[in-house]
Amino acid sequence: NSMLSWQRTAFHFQPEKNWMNDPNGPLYYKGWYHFFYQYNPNGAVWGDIVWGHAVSRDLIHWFHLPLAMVADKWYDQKGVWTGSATILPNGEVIMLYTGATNELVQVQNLAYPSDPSDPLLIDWIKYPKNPVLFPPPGINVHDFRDPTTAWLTSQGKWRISIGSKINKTGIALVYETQDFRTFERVEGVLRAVPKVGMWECVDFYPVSTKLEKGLDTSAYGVDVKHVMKVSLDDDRHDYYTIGNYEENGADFVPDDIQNDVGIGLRYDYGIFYASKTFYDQNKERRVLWSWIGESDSEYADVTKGWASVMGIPRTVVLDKKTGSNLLQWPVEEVESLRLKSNKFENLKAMPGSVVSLDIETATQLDIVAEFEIDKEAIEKTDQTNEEYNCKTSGGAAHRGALGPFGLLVLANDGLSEYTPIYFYVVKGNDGNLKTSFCSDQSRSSLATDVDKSVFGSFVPVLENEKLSLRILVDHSIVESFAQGGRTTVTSRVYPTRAIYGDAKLFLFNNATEATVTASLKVWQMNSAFIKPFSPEQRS
Ligand code: DQQ
Repeated sequence: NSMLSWQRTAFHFQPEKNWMNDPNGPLYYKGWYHFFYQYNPNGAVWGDIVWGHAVSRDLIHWFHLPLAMVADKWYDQKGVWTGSATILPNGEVIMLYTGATNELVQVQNLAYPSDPSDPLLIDWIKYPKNPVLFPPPGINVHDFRDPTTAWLTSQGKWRISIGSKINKTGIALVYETQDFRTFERVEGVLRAVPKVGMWECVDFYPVSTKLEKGLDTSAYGVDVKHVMKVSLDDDRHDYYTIGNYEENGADFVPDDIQNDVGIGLRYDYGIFYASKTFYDQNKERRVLWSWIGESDSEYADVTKGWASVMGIPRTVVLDKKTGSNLLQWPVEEVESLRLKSNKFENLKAMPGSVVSLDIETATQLDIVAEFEIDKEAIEKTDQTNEEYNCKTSGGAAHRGALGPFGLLVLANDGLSEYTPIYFYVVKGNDGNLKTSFCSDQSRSSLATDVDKSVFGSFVPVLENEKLSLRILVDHSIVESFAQGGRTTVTSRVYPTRAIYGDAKLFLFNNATEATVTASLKVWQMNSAFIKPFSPEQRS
């Protein structure tokens, strides 16, 4: 079926077939980026989970390798679940992961490369005395999973965190170890937040308040803040909080209690879950991987024989301008796929207009755009107590004085299918402008069995900043970044008409008052090599 095969992505990581979920144990080792992932070798739905494995020189082109770990022990018989890598100062690689035992008890296990001199790390040994950790007293045996990368204390011990819950309170437990074989529980928790439910895939890492580069996971001290991320099993979104980590007591304290762990900021306001960062010592950056699931039907997934893609890895840094959010940006290597480009300068979009952008095909794109609302319209517009909400305000069809405006991606000529990625600006009662950044799936497809919600959230816009966005379009995925990555929205889109040569790009302005001036650069994107490894590629 050409509609379904069109949905396969060209430069996002995917296995050749079947189901994929969480990213696992990412690391850089002897010249290769390693990527592991939750994988069902037997079908396009979740189940029979083992670890898939791939390697890359640049995080974009990938070689698939044999499965790294399969469910062959009593302690991971029901699933080789999510885990993280730690690289010790002597270069040794430690992998900790959750096993679902033959009785579905969640335990933590240790694995390591059988041949550390192999840059491809093909063979893995499971520690003979696994499991190294059982659920502690007071914790349900089904609520103890996803060990983090370890970080060092000033005493030279390693700490890890493991997500859990008690009743409806999400908690992150902390353990200490010297050898990754025996662990001791650190009293208390890294953080606990009532009402949010189980914390999956906890991630905990430092960010610099001064430097643009990323920090090794053990960095601690002056000019360092910490980020804690949890994946909320209850609502399937990834939330992060910026705060301070107190080594004594292993305590994480949010800067802003309103944005506590699991209730405040999200990495991404679309489809984006079970993410995990790693420190890339090669380029001194912190890189974020995330699982982007499907939002079509399970029936469609089974028919096409695969489900899920990985987001393009993103660098993560603290936003030094606001101090209160992260900046996420596609790794620079994705730009190596840029082919020919079209530039559009100072296009004027009048209120209520749609402007076709002549760029040939529009299925694999990297778009950079800037928008300016005419000053007069801003001045003339009355203050309002309207609260625009991407999710509930009627999407891009809802017209206000100063928005919505933006781009229609994966659109066909008759506009029977299109996905608006847009800004919506409101002049509040205090006279200040408040900006939302949204992705509207409601008219993205004529198919009826796909999700049609509108995603998005507010985006901080500082004085004298233009509105700016970046969009990566790759067949059935649209990743959007506003204001340099302050707010991001990832969508899965399943058009039936706006495919192959019929996929187009438009500029639109659905505001009633404001004229918008837009400048864009649009690159056609090459496909990445994502294929089985062949021995001649070793060098
Ligand atoms: N996926 C894994 C678990 C994790 C969940 C199982 C998050 O370890 O909690 O496939 O998506």
